Amino acid sequence: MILNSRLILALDVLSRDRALHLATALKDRVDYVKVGYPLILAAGLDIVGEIARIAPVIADLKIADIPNTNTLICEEVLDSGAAGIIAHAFVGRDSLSACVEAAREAGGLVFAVTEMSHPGAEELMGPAAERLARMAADCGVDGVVAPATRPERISLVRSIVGERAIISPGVGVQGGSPSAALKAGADSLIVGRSITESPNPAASADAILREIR
Ligand code: O7M
Repeated sequence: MILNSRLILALDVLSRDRALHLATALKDRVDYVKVGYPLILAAGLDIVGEIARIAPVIADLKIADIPNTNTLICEEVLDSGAAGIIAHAFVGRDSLSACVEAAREAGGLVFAVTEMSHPGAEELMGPAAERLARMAADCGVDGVVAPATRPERISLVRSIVGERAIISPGVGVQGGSPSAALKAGADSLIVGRSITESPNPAASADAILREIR
């Protein structure tokens, strides 16, 4: 995994042109561009390959299906040019292992979501997060997704996943602090609107980079 700037851009915009413009403007400031449903549904799967020609792409489809369907989804998005995929851990060991196998076949990275950053995640995911992190590590994922909105949860996940990467969303608009998330043990921050909705996206990315250096 690339860990230079420790910034992953969440490119949740709905226009192909805007996405390509932002990716080009920010490519030297981020390690990966995370592309998910909003952009893929708006612009089509080809956008993954187009962005991948600018910067490495992590496809955030939060894959959560039976093993066979998970395999098909992973193959399709990895074939389209993604360097990594994100899957949900809660669907179980067999489903997550299918994603790990597909990623290995393609030479890609796989990250598992163990607990999400929004308040509702405390209802069901929070209480299961430690088990999910343990299972994800057992399945051989490259990393897990843990919430910057709850840095203490990042520290807990770190104690479970050891050297595996922790990528962490929820800074800025969702209220988390970039430096607190990294201090708690995150390897990289996933940042969207604080950058993409800024009048000066490059300057906003630079401000985050200054804070975490
Ligand atoms: O910085 P934001 O809030 O504009 O965007 C955060 C991005 O991270 C956005 O793409 C979310 O879908 C994603 N995300 C979360 O905000 N919380 C989570 O718990 C998990 C993710 C995510 O990326 O999961 C892989």
